[in-house]
Amino acid sequence: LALEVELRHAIEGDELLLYYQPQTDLASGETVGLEALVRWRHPARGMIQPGDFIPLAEESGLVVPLGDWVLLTACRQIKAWLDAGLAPCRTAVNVSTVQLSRDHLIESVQHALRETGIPPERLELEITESFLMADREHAFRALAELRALGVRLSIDDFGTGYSSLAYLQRIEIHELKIDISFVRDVTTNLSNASIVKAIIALGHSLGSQIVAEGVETQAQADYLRALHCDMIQGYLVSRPLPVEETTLFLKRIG
Ligand code: G
Ligand code: G
Ligand code: MN
Ligand code: NA
Repeated sequence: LALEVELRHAIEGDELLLYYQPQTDLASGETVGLEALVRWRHPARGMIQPGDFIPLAEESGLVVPLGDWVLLTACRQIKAWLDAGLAPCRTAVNVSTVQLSRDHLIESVQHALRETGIPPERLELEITESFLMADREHAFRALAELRALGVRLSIDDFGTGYSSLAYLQRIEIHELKIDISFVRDVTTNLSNASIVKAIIALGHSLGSQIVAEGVETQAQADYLRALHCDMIQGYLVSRPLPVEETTLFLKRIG
């Protein structure tokens, strides 16, 4: 409970911050996207990683105001990078299933777009596969409404759930992110390589682009390029970076 009170305080105060990790196009080598990843700079405990407070935020419902903060902060940052001529094609934010199950999310996205005036296609929402399984009709309506706003949709951790394939036909999904667990030993583990190939073929046949997550070595990148994977994200290119370092990264590659 103490941590919950502290998290509420952190959301209302200025203890949260966003790091950004680049996504690189495998064919052109260009940085085409960023993923925003939240951190909590706790006054006593130091930097807390999302894995250590997002579950609590979800259980307590605090992920709703936290998610609003993430959306608005990311959109303001996109606006600042656009104004500086540095913005990559898109920046993604992670959206919890708890946020998606409430109608409030549509208003939050609308509000962040309206307040900042950024083109909606500059914003991408990463949704986990499990959301698609919970309440299909509700999930479908929610995603259709988000699509109507013009934002991009991405399925995070793809392959770890059991995504209804029929689902992916019903709504335009711009991007599938292959989970790190399949990417880690893709060059040596035949069954993981088969799964990665299947996801790429499936995604492409449905008109989605494919991002491999957690790419750490040049050998993985070369292998994924040979499989026609579109993009990579991972330590090979860059760790998630604080804002100032992200801006320097964008200037360096620009
Ligand atoms: O940054 P890191 O790799 O530690 O992120 C761990 C997990 O936290 C990932 O599953 C990621 O999706 C999740 N996460 C990071 N930022 C956010 C956020 O802003 N909102 C939500 N709901 N999850 C996030
Ligand atoms: O949203 P998602 O669950 O996909 O969050 C991505 C997570 O993966 C973040 O916690 C991020 O810090 C982590 N990550 C990003 N790149 C790499 C990588 O190359 N290797 C490993 N092991 N983790 C990574
Ligand atoms: Mn993600
Ligand atoms: Na992921």
